[in-house]
Amino acid sequence: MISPKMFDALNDQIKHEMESAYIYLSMVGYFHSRNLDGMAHWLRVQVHEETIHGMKFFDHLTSRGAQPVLKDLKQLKTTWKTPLEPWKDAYAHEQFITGKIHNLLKIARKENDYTAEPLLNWFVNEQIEEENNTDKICRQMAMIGTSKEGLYMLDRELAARVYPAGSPFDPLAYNVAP
Ligand code: OFO
Repeated sequence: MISPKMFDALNDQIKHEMESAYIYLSMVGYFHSRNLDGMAHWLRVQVHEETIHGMKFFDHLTSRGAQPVLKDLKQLKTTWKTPLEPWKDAYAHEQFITGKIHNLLKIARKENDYTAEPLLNWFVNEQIEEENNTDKICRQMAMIGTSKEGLYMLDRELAARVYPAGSPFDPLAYNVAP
């Protein structure tokens, strides 16, 4: 049985994860419009990953007999002044998500929700990678500065990111083992 406080916080997190997908999808459009298709590709893979994150919380609720309540997504930024800016926003957004995950764990502990803890611990670790990925790209972009060659090379490198296998909606592929 999920407490009302935990239920609400988990629904909020579904929204935050789906918002992450939506924010990165907006950046995909921006990078295609700037002919930086490798960066757009990297972010498409990220949209896929964020959808998996949202579905992990969604399936956590359904597997505990609760019906998820989907909330409104917020208005999005659709343009940036330089190719560096979306990456800075992405890093700041991942830091925001880390704060949300830590807060969820705090609530789970207060509510004695031991069932949610393995899932939340998975996300605590995942956020290390999520922050590091976007921070690293920010640092690489800062090193490149205004070099067009550097931007071209990094764009080519980011084009190599591989999609996780399977559908983000397949609970067997992505849920945390019980
Ligand atoms: Fe990017 O980690 Fe989920 O939101």
